[in-house]
Amino acid sequence: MQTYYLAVDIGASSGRHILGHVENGKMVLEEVYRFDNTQIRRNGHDCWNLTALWQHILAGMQACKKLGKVPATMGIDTWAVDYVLLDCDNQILGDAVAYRDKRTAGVDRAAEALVPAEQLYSRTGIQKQPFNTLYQLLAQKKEHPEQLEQAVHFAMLPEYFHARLTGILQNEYTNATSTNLVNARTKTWDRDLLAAYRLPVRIFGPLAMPGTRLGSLTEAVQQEVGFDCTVVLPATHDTGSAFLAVPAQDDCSVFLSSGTWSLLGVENTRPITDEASRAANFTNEGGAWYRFRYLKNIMGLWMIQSIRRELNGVSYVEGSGVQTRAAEKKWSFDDLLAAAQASTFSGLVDVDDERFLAPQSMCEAVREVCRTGGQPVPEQVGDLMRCVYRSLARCYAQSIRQLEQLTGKTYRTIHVVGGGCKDGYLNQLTADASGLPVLAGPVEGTALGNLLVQMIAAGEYPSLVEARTAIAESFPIQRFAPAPFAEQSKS
Ligand code: LRH
Repeated sequence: MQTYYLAVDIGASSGRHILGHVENGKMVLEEVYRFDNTQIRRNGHDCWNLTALWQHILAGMQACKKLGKVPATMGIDTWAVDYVLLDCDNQILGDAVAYRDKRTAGVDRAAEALVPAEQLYSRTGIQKQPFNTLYQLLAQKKEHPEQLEQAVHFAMLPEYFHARLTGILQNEYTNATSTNLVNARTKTWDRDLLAAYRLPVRIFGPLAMPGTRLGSLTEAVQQEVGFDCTVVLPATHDTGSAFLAVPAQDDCSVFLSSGTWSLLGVENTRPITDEASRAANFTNEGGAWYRFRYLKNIMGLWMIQSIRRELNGVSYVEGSGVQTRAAEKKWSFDDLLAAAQASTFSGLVDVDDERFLAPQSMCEAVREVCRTGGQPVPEQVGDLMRCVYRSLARCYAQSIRQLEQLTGKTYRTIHVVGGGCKDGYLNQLTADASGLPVLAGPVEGTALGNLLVQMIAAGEYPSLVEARTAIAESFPIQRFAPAPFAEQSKS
């Protein structure tokens, strides 16, 4: 009898249920269910539709049952930083506001009046992003102080779903670090910071590590899905799971988790929290087995996804949510790629520009950043796409040079995992811009990392080293060598 493990991996734009098992030492994956993750407008904010996500979580579990492949254990990971406040019955107080919502505008200044930025970074090691949970909590406190007063629990989104599955609310370490409220040295909530921000210490529970067995499904869930299994905590922050699945065999590799965001960095055993690191906006996210992901958030495929949505007539209008109009042509990713490859456009943008975070129109945002940066302005779709692609590759290359300066190491390869690793054009541009070979795969990095922790907890592999070796042997990895005369990006 085969033992199955289930990863529910939910990203900002889609989610998937992936079953995994081990056969002759190799990992085998099967996608059983996939769904879109869309936002809704509620009480003046962009919010996640947790009711829809919960229904999808159950539907994917039912699909496992239908296949006759009931998992022994399961775990959920999602994007980081978003959370809910819960009352004593685990009911949500307020809304699950999405991180690109504008509620955090300017909150950083109020936060810095309480704790200077240098002090915050030296304690938590977390990069400053306008959407850090810290700023979201302060925004919620300002708008709805009563919700913080009434709150009994703080739960990141996977913790909320795990609580619905098991009835047990348990905070988890990897995702907690993305709040910017966990001390990088003590590896638990920084009580001094919580006090300085006047956040209620009581709602932040003890932090469990990935691999912790949470418990079995509630009776009600068992009835819905037709089976019982044990929830085992993965690295519930998706990037934490994705980095675990990188099949690197040495410490000379840069990791790139490529999806809505491009997360580029390395694994360290100790946090780097000096001023140079803060100035470069590198982060030290907590990982499984207390490894630190030292990385940079780069705008990523969000730019390409947004351009495609827009060309296909889907736009976001503030105050009224998603609107669609009939588009003359439906653009697939392949169409966009072909248009980029046919273009000779030379302009470049800084993809880290905050104007790309949540623009009304990504096409216009790219044009505006070009215009204000003294670059030629891309009018045609192919020019826009070439501009974004080359700018992403340049940013990867520059970030690797920064990383080398900050860690004092030299990196020889780039391992790309996640959906974006299927983009051969971007892989080649990245190899050319950095002068380093790119090793692309596996595609399902995040789900694999989630499964890997469950498999180690179940004793299928003794440790991360063996599990990573199994990944290297189980999935195809494609190599992109830098072109001999390619022009490398200077830092
Ligand atoms: C990627 C990710 C990233 C966070 C962002 C909010 O999905 O989790 O690591 O910074 O979403």
